[in-house]
Amino acid sequence: MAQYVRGPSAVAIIRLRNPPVNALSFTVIEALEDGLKRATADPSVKAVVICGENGKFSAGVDIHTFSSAEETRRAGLPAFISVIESTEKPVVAAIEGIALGGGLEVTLGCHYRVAHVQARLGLPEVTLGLLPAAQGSQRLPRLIGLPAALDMITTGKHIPAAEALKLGLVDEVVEGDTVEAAIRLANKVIGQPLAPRRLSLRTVPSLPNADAVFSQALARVKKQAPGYMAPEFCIRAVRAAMELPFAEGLLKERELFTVLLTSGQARALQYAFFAERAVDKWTTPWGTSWKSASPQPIRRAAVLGLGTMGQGIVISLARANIPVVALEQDQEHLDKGRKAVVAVLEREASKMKKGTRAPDFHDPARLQFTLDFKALRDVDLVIEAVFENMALKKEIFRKLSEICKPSAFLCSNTSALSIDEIASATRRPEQVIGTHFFAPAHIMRLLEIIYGRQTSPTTIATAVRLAKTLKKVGVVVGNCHGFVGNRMMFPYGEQAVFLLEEGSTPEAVDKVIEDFGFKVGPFRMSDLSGLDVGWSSRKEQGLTGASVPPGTPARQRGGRRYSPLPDILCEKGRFGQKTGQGWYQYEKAGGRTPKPDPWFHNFLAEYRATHHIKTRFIDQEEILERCLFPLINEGFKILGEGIASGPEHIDVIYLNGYGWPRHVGGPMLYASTVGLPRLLEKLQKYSEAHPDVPSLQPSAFLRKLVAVGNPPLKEWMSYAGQQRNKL
Ligand code: 3H9
Repeated sequence: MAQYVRGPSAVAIIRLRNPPVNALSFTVIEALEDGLKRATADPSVKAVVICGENGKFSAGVDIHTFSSAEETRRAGLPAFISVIESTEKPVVAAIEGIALGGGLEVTLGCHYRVAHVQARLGLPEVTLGLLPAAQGSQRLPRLIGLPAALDMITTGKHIPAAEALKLGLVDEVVEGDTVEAAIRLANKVIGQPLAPRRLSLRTVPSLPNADAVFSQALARVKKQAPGYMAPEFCIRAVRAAMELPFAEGLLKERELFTVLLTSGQARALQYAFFAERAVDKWTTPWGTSWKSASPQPIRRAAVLGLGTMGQGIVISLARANIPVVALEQDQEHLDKGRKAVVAVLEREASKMKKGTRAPDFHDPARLQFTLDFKALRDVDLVIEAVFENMALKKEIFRKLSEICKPSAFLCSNTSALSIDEIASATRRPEQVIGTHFFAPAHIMRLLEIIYGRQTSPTTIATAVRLAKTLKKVGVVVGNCHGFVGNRMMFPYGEQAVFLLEEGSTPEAVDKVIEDFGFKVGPFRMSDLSGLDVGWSSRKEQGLTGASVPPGTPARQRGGRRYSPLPDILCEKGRFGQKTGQGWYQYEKAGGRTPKPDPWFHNFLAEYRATHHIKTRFIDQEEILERCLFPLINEGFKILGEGIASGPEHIDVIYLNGYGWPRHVGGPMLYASTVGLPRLLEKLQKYSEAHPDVPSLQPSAFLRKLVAVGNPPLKEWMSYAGQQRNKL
């Protein structure tokens, strides 16, 4: 846990050891304390170096311990950090790899810090719904000043050693052996006064505009994540460092930390941390899993179609140093795509550090733009990113299966179409898989990976590995219309429009959803992405309702309720931001700021009258429940059918691709917070009131979980059993 080494010199070494990341559990802290006691008691020891095993200092406190307030209190890290600082022998931290959270806080108790050039340092507690409560919020501002400390603590970012040196966070950066360098420094400072090195004796450097710095930071965090407590609490803790003596600041830090620790937000964020790591472990209903699959290397890839999605995918591959062939059907689209891709890559290259050689994106061996299908002959993997049209996709896959080498994997970037049907056009269905990127594909972290009935485990594992190489979170799911993310979105969007019919407004619905924590509500989102997108796909499927004659039955289709409102807006040319009018109005076509639109409100009133809809006041609670509960209900259907391997998989999709507020953990964790019996009861109530809306009818799996006594989320899948064979 912590090894005490007494070498021939006057410097003792205490080495943290808790693989894989040297997390600080109770036992590790105890062992560290013991090591320090021995070093202090030994008269031949004149200085101490603290370092970590396996090239890592520490990733901070073991996050598992936060599930119990008692365990967190017992761990006693803050008190130990005071002990390090008060030691009468110089203590030097040797930072290799990472010093994060409690790990960095340990180094702030040390009198000196030496970092390896490749080390990364940070206080990421805020990303876990917490604040640096092992004295970090009080020590860091005293060391590096208010603005830099506020930035690090409220963003949780990891900074490289060179930046840490500039900020004064470390005393030395070395390229060679960090522990040796720390020993050298320790030997040098033996006998020097330690008081100036004790951060608790310092004050935060004064700043004439401190108030303005705090207000700006507060405004920034409120805008970035409304309703998210931790960043605001971090600011309050840093303010205490500025305004209070050290000991009082520590009390404030502890008080704020305790509130955060016991909040649902910290639980949600820590759940999200582990969920993102759990999604690598995929399973299919027919028994294959990550355990038995080995990925194949992708040495060269191709992207077919250079629209917005294709461009983003090419950028992602090129960034990851995978040579790419980008294919279009005509010169005009090829040139347009090439221009857009190269512009982004060159902009990024120009920001690279001085001395680093920028990759040459004009080298065809790295990035080739072509109209020739035959250029795809030798690639290991192709990602098709053309229009959502099944006939077109099938034709392309048929061609790909003829042209590409037999071992090549064929991926489709479809957002809803059947992977099985696409695969049926090829002679290698086991190598066909869905790779659903999210726009903009070079920025969004999510990659939904969709296996079909015949997709092989090797193909799945290769797509999962590709996601990692592209620095994305890959989530493996089964094949159904809309897969996981979009399938759950359908009832959400549908309910939002029904609420308008029944008496609400776009402004009211958006406000409720945004207050919940989404960056944009459903109507602002619809205006942003364009109403025409859904309209054209509905038209293709013969599903639009604008032409149906007025009257209540017009709002039904095959016995289920259907709102033609979005279709009517499209028929009037109101596509959203791009036309300057949609659910809202904008100052001009392409405008960004939505304003309530009196025309739309009049139109809505007329529409309701035409369809004899009696309106009523709809309160915030109903808006929230009517939008979110059917979405969650669909999630339970997905789990019951085995389309997702577990609730964490759904939540990771929603956190990384759909803007679900991270501090609420994802739709399925939210369901467990609401309580499954309550969720069921509400769905039953709404479905009785709206019997022609299938998405409100509670899923069989949700009913089952309630019937077996509302088990914790971790146990849900053990009840999915027989239902998982419906794929
Ligand atoms: C804190 O310190 C609070 C203090 O202020 C004191 C308050 C009183 N604990 O991510 P990876 C596991 S809060 C437990 O796949 P990478 C992780 O789950 C803490 N486990 O590797 C995974 O396990 P598995 C502040 C941890 O190389 C394995 O290690 N610190 C912890 O991509 C490998 O992780 C943080 O927020 C932990 N602290 O990235 C740092 N950290 O193999 C959180 C990791 O079973 N950690 N694990 O799936 C990270 O950011 C990344 O894990 C890290 C490595 C950059 C370290």
